[in-house]
Amino acid sequence: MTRVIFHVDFDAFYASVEIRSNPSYRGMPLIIGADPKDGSGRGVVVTCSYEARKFGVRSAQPISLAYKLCPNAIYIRPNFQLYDEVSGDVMGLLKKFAGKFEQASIDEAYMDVTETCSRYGGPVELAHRIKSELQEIERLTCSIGIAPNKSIAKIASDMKKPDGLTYVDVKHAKEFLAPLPASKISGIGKKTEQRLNELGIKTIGELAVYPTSKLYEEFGKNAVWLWAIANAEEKVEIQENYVIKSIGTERTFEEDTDSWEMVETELRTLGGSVHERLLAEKMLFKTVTLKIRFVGFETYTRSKTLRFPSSSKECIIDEILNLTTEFKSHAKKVRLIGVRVSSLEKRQAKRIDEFAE
Ligand code: DCP
Ligand code: MG
Ligand code: MG
Repeated sequence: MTRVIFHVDFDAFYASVEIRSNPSYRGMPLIIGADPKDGSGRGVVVTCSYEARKFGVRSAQPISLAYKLCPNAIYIRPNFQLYDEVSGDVMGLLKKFAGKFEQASIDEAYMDVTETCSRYGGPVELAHRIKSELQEIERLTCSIGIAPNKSIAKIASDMKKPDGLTYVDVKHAKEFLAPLPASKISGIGKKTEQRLNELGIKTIGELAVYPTSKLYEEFGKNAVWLWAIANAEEKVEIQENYVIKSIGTERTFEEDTDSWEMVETELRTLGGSVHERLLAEKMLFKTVTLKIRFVGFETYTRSKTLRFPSSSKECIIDEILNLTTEFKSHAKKVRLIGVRVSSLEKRQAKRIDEFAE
């Protein structure tokens, strides 16, 4: 049976997360990485916004080179803990659309949606639904490749970045692959590319028709997967590997507010949506965390850990509201609030859980 596989990869992930917390960076060349120290800095570019890429800046370049290419960019140090947390949130959001879900890196995932996509009107409709949900809830964009297998989906997601969507129908899979350079195949690095070139193989199409016995002589066992990928015959399953560490969500107010009534209403909504996901995942939590940011980027987090795991919505909301008490006398207006539950554990099917609703 033909499968429907998605590969989702977020656009300029770390940079987009930073822009989300600081909208004044939007539209600017933004470089995440080492301190450039006016050109004398050591270390590398971790990633950069698409605006910075126009100047030739790329991941893994020395920061001194980035500074030559784009001295006027905004340079910031990475905040890995934040990216990890956001990664968990977006993966949790993606997972619920998939039959099988495999996180492949901090910002990418494979999804088998063969069974689920018809609920949304088909593969392309589901991709749009995912994109709009990510925009609405997480304010992030991603690129999606849809294909009959993982290797083609991965290549497809990279075709139209940023905010791309590329659908490769099973009937056109070989045609799609044929003109692409062999190096587009994930797993073909510089060395393999060089050896393929020496055999006169530049494109995936040339690789597909290369005599298999000669390919085997050259690459041994690796010839098998090379041939399968090039011929759109790769059938590797999605490996379910996703472990949820926390469930959270946050909101920036349209306008900064000093109305605690409004803050409270919003916290109840956020708490409700966190609770919904907790139930969907059949999880219990022990820790509740409030995040609050005031005007001027002054940000605080406060946590409460329960003695026993719980799945109660009231408990989330009560604890969150308690945690806001100390901030009520704060002179500044509130810009952002967030609710997160962590120390998660799987709910046991047969155990009577007196703390559950
Ligand atoms: N990353 C890293 N080192 C690299 C490349 C990337 O630490 N050499 C980090 C920063 C990226 C994140 O991993 O934001 C995801 O990597 P991607 O390759 O998906 O790159 P981006 O998401 O930044 O950009 P793109 O829009 O090209 O996917
Ligand atoms: Mg990415
Ligand atoms: Mg990636």
